[in-house]
Amino acid sequence: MSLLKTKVTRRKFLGATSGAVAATLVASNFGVLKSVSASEEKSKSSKGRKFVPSTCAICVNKCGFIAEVNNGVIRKINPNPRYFKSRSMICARGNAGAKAPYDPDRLKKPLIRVGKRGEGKWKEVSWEEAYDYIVDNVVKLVKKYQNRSTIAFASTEGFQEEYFIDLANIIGTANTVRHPTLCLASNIQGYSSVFGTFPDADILNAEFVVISGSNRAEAIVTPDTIDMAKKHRDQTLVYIDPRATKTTALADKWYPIKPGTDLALVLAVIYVIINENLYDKEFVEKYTYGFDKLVEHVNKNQYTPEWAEKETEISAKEIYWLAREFAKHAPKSVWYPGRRSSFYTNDVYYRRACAILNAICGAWDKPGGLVPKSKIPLRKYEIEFPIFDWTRERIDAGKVPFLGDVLPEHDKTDAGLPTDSCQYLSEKDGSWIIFREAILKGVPYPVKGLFVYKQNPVESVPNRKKTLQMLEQMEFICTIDVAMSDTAWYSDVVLPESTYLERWDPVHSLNGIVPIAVMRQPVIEPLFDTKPMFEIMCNLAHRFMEREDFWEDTSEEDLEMFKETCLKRLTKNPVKDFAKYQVSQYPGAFEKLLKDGVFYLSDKPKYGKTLKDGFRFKTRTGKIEIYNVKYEEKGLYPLPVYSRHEDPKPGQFRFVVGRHGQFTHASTQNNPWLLEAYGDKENAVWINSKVAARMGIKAGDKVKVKSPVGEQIVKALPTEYIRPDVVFYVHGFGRLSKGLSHIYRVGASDAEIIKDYVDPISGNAAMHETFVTIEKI
Ligand SMILES: Nc1nc2c(c(=O)[nH]1)N[C@H]1C(S)=C(S)[C@@H](COP(=O)(O)OP(=O)(O)OC[C@H]3O[C@@H](n4cnc5c(=O)[nH]c(N)nc54)[C@H](O)[C@@H]3O)O[C@H]1N2
Ligand SMILES: Nc1nc2c(c(=O)[nH]1)N[C@H]1C(S)=C(S)[C@@H](COP(=O)(O)OP(=O)(O)OC[C@H]3O[C@@H](n4cnc5c(=O)[nH]c(N)nc54)[C@H](O)[C@@H]3O)O[C@H]1N2
Ligand code: SF4
Ligand SMILES: [Mo]
Repeated sequence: MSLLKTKVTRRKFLGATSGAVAATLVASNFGVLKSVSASEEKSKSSKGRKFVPSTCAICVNKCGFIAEVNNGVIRKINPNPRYFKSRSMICARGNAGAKAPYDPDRLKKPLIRVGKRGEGKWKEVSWEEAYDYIVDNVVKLVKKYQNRSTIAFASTEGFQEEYFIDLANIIGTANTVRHPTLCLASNIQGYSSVFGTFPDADILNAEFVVISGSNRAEAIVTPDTIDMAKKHRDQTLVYIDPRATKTTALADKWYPIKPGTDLALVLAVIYVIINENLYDKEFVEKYTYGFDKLVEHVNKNQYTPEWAEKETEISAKEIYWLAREFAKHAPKSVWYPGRRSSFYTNDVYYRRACAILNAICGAWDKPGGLVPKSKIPLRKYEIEFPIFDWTRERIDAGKVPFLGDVLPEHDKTDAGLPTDSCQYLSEKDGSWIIFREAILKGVPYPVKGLFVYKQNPVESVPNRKKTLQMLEQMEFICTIDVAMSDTAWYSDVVLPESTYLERWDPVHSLNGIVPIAVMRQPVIEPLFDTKPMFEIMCNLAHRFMEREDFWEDTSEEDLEMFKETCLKRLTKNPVKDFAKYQVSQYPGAFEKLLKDGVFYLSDKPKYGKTLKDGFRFKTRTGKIEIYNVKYEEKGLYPLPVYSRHEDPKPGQFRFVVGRHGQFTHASTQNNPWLLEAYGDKENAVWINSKVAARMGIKAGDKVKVKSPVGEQIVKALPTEYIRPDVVFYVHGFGRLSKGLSHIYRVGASDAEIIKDYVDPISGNAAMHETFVTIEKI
């Protein structure tokens, strides 16, 4: 579902604004919000044993589960056998989610800060007091700066995120910043620039799979992780990673590539496939644009395996093998798109090259190749938010005078990257790095208020000090979370959301090769004084309506429309009713969701929609763009051009990040079951054993990891499973919030040492560009 629920279709009624108008509206609208899911559910009996299907929210996969509840207490979370997206399985984190509602560290009541920011002195308040505090502060700031965009909204995907974005629209700010630019924005951009869309990989049916820059065994993405783990006899898995991860254990071959050189490898594979005539001529002819230019490009630059061997440290012989096997198995071969691509400043070019490789082999929209995602269409409410005079354009849009400050030296020239703006900034996602930089520099205007929902930028945005500085300069911060995250810790007001096991969440289509629809129903009654985001948004919406002085810069017509659509249609309907409405075009779907926890139109994949005559890809030419026309217009390289990254200097290491099977980002480390399963109470830095021996570093020694932006003390983990020029440690430790009792100041934070570089094409953070030194202490 689109986050910005509506495109504003009406022109603003200029000059029709007045306080009196607002007052009339308010009078007819006060009705205290009908209490939603919580009280409705409370009336249900909690006696006896029951099994409730719902959807996991511990990570992005949203697996189906069945919770076993005994006398109102969750006993266990089991996989849902009907949920084929995760092949009827559930991971350790999903299982340990049963602990979330009972976590002594969870937020239990709204809190208002009474001490200094970050001092940890809080006053427990009622929801009414919290709402008053929020509304007063927002109104004050908007008026002080005569700018609604002075209030920013930061969030991560989740089934109630759209209500948070509704709140942003009600307040009238343009500044929303979301998680994709910490995660997969360059991946989406790279693939879309070729196919007009970001596809899935049909791992189940593929014969030849190359995974490079993703760790599917530990970074769980369903169904890919399970299909990869259970790979059939006829499937070859090649894994490319500077570390040997658990995916290495499942692979037929592992290449410990020199980091930052993947593009050279793919270009050489393309070179071989072209020059040995192994590509799919018919497919290229019929569906693609610019193949001749690609041929010229790889030949002119001599992207040969021998050249790539020097760049990647993978032998030319292996590269020839890789190319020939890839082409031989096509269309049942995939160069796996992965997910997180917040690696390097030129990541988009690498992702483009991967897409192009699949395209020239015809491994597109057929079994075993890349396949465009399908979805289950759902009904939605159209909400007309008011248009305000005091809304200003996003702070990260257009030309930014400081882009050079977030680009590495070597990328400022000649790398085919924009140097004055972020080219493909998505309006609803923003660009976290540029967004924060603009706030710190105060250009083009001050941003002094911040709402944060289900995100923890203190740990998830590189360069923690800068994020803390950004928070420091805010005059008002409200965080809505289930735990006292580090960001909540530095906030002024903290609102406790009910956990995913205690609330209704609307229906979402999980788009994919076989799309399904899922929702959430409460497994238990909400514990403590918590509320879902929906209710928080509704209550604040009504509170804002009561403030006549908040609507001076909009028109009567706009407010009237808003009253009808948002205040009546949306906020008077509990989420459960909305969910029913969303699937009302499919008879029996809602009942299925309640009973089975999942709804789908078919359990069979459909291939070939984009290969039918007359289909237009969403690109400028309507074809698969090997050569991208828009890029050319924008002064970007229309074909992927390799540029060499700087090497670490003697004594330096490249720092890379990655996931751990037991942890979701910086979220689940404080779950005692998962911490125990991790096997240690803190993280440790992986360092190549030979290098460690040379430096006199033994397992368990404390070392200082130092980068240009910060330093951390952490235990050493010498291992042969990592290249000598790279170091790594697990994300999510070394935390600043005392509200996370198991991990407060335990181990090391990677956000503290990663430098904040940006990929200026997509706006994605570039997290693998940082060099560190290691010193035994
Ligand atoms: N358990 C668990 N599963 C998750 C998540 C989670 O937090 N926990 N999060 C979900 C989310 S939001 C995401 S985005 C995905 C992320 O899943 P993935 O996209 O698989 O990302 P990472 O785990 O970050 O894996 C990146 C891998 O790339 C390697 N690498 C580093 N530099 C290079 C390089 O230059 N070249 C190559 N070839 N490899 C390199 C790293 O060593 C690391 O193993 O996982 C999802 N699944
Ligand atoms: N250094 C470093 N930075 C990274 C990464 C990395 O590997 N290393 N990975 C990057 C990637 S791929 C991603 S996707 C991002 C993710 O980064 P974030 O989006 O910030 O995700 P988390 O760190 O999981 O923080 C999620 C927050 O949501 C809260 N939460 C959980 N459930 C709920 C709920 O139901 N309601 C509410 N209101 N809050 C809830 C948690 O308590 C936590 O505070 O981080 C990126 N940043
Ligand atoms: S992969 Fe694990 S944590 Fe993620 S949604 Fe599925 S069960 Fe939950
Ligand atoms: Mo991510």
